[in-house]
Amino acid sequence: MKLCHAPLSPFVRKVRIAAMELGLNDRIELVPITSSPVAMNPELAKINPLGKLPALVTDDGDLLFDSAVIVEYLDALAGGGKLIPAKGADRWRVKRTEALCDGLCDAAVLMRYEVAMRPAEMQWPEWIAGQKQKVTQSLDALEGQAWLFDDKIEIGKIAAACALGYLDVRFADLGWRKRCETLARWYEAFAKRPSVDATKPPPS
Ligand SMILES: N[C@@H](CCC(=O)N[C@@H](CS)C(=O)NCC(=O)O)C(=O)O
Repeated sequence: MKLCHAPLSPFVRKVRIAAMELGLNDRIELVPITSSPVAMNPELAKINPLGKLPALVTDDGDLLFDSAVIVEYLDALAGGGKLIPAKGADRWRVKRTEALCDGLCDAAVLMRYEVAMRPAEMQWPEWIAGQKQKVTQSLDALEGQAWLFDDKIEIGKIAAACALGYLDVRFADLGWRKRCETLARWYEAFAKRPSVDATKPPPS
């Protein structure tokens, strides 16, 4: 399988950690891609018309995106029910947590584009503040969740780790650890997993 990849993307990282945890990492070849909302990579566009990473080409030639769909595909390939509980309340809690953390990343990535890519005279402070509110409210929703501390590996926790890692690299000044002390304790332990450590984003 070929995975379109950029080392700083939290969504790509989620897929890579999932693949490692599922024992599928050796079957995935990383294809480095540079793309942006204002300069879409044409090779990526052939795989994902939205021009977003991650995108996966399976061994059967199927084209898959976005990250949640790719993770679901990999989980099924590994037998199913491994990172996404097959049924019951746990399934919906895990899927909701993944959606929450992916949404946190969406807001953070949009903030990043606004401050790093949009010309200064066109920036809109209220819009940035609106995205920041999504980030902080999502952090508050994660803070103090008891299930974070059980020993099950699942995609909600992986998505949370990717979101926090992205904040560290792009928005260190947000100081999320001060706001969410329990979450910070959980993250310190979870970040030691070999899959999480091996995919740490490079400093930017
Ligand atoms: N919902 C998507 C979000 C993917 C996404 O926003 N990826 C960013 C990189 S971190 C991207 O490719 N942005 C380029 C663009 O928006 O054109 C997923 O879960 O895969």
